[in-house]
Amino acid sequence: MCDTNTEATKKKVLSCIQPSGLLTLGNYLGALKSWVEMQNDFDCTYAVADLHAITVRQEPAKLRSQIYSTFAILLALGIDPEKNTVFIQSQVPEHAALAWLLSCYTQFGEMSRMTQFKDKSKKHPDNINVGLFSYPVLMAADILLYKSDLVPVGDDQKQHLEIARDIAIRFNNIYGDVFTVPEAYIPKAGARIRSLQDSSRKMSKSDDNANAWVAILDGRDDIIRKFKRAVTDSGSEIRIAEDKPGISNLITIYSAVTGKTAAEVEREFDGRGYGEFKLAVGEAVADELAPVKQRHDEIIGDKKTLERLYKAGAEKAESVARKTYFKAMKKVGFVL
Ligand code: ATP
Ligand code: LTN
Repeated sequence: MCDTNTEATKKKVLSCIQPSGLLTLGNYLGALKSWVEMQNDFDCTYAVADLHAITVRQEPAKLRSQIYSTFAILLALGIDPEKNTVFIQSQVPEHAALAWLLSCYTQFGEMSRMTQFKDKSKKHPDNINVGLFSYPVLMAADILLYKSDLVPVGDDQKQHLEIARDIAIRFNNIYGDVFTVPEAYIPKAGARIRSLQDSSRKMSKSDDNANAWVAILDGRDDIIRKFKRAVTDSGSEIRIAEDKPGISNLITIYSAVTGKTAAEVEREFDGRGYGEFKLAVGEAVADELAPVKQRHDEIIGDKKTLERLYKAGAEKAESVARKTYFKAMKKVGFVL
């Protein structure tokens, strides 16, 4: 039975991912896996945030292939483009346009407190561009255009979501009820995955050491090799402990992939060595990612279908975004 009432009252979820490199196992377990689950309960809008990606210099051909690939990964994971809205941010011009409007309602002082800007400026001292500074305003536009109720974000993005809320409240206080004030949504399943080479750091697609991270599209042999080489800790026991960050990380990964609790994993590998455990984690991850890679490769190989899907996604997104954008423009006093 089709219950349209339920459809209409579903909360709206929005999230985006940057195509700034090859997506990692960290992106998958920490974010994308829950995006897939959320489509059952919410009205979801997911985008490839390519405009955000150029806050760091990108090589044109590489950026283009990463945009295609990121879009294809979203579909390969099982996100249904009919049921949800899946699109590429730069194909909906309202994002950049609303970001300009919102930037005039954002204070220099509040933006100067953003920790990600400070971190990324240190990382790229030769390219501290204005886009990097105003990045959270574009993110606010992404969120506010779709009247999003919930935004699944990791810890590193909470401050940006807070700014989006502040901008929405400020704008609404001046002009009335234009924007929905979004809430952060911390998915149940969101695991924090650490680098395989340095357990004090998160697994990150921009890490120069390719052995530190596993790409969603890595082949089976590469995945197993990277896990075999993963740094472990002193001792030989397989258990979660503060002084065992390497093994704890591997247990987190294994349990996220197999659905077993950490205690079950500890019991399963009781009395067995690190080598055996690392191989088991590598194999489990390879088994989980293989069908995603296979579907991704099929989608990428069929450029016509891919193009049809991203164009349809952009059209669907724009039909919503346009309304919010024009409403905001009208309230400010522009002639439409
Ligand atoms: P970059 O290296 O360019 O900063 P990143 O790999 O850290 O990129 P983001 O694009 O910033 O990833 O993050 C996309 C999403 O993936 C966010 O929701 C973020 O919280 C999540 N994510 C990224 N890395 C991890 C990780 N190691 N563990 C869990 N979640 C992660
Ligand atoms: N800044 C985010 C990506 C991002 C996003 C968004 C997330 C861009 N726009 C809107 C949630 C909502 C990141 O780098 N993880």
